[in-house]
Amino acid sequence: GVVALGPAARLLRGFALPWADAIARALPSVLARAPFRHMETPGGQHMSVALTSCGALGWCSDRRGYRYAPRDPDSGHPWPPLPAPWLGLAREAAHTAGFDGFAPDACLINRYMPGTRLALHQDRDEQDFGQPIVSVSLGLPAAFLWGGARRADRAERVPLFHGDVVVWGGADRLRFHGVAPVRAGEHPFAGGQRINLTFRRAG
Ligand code: MD3
Ligand code: FE
Repeated sequence: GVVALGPAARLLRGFALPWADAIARALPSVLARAPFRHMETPGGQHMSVALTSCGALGWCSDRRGYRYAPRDPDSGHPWPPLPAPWLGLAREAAHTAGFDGFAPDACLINRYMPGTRLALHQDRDEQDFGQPIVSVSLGLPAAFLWGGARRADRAERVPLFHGDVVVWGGADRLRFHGVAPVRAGEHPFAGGQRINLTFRRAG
């Protein structure tokens, strides 16, 4: 089923399930080359979410700010390549939501342990806000917080489950969003964790 979360945001329930094995097979080699880390924010806090990237560009945060960079700052090496089946999933999901020709150059991988949350924020480090973002939820469920154009706007809670894909574009691309603290549990995909992939055209 396709659920409209906004004028240009589409929740595709279970869309990634046929790709779950292909995602699981490629994940260990990506994480071996670019391990999860808790990035430091410009304010000097460490993020509750652990993250890494693959693709031509990866998202980085440090005391100087947020940016996309072609190399992993921890290793000095380029980010691992985006696995081909992951790219196929992102393109098919974007197409299903009405965005043809999506060509992501970055995939952020977020890891949520029990209690991990992501505060309300906007994604504005990408060059072209006309390009959609495709997100894939894996493992433990979470309550996605779907806000408005302003931080103070009331956020709706949308449950996201293993295999759900959301495509965000157009008028919804700059809406505030976040993730409520993940509750402890067990899921065959990744044990006691939630993993989220977000595909972006960053450069
Ligand atoms: C709505 N990740 O990585 S994915 C992020 O579940 C991020 O890990 C969350 O927010 C997670 O930046 C939510 C859903 C998502 C991603 C990007 C968006 C929703 C979005 C950009 C614009 C609007
Ligand atoms: Fe975000």
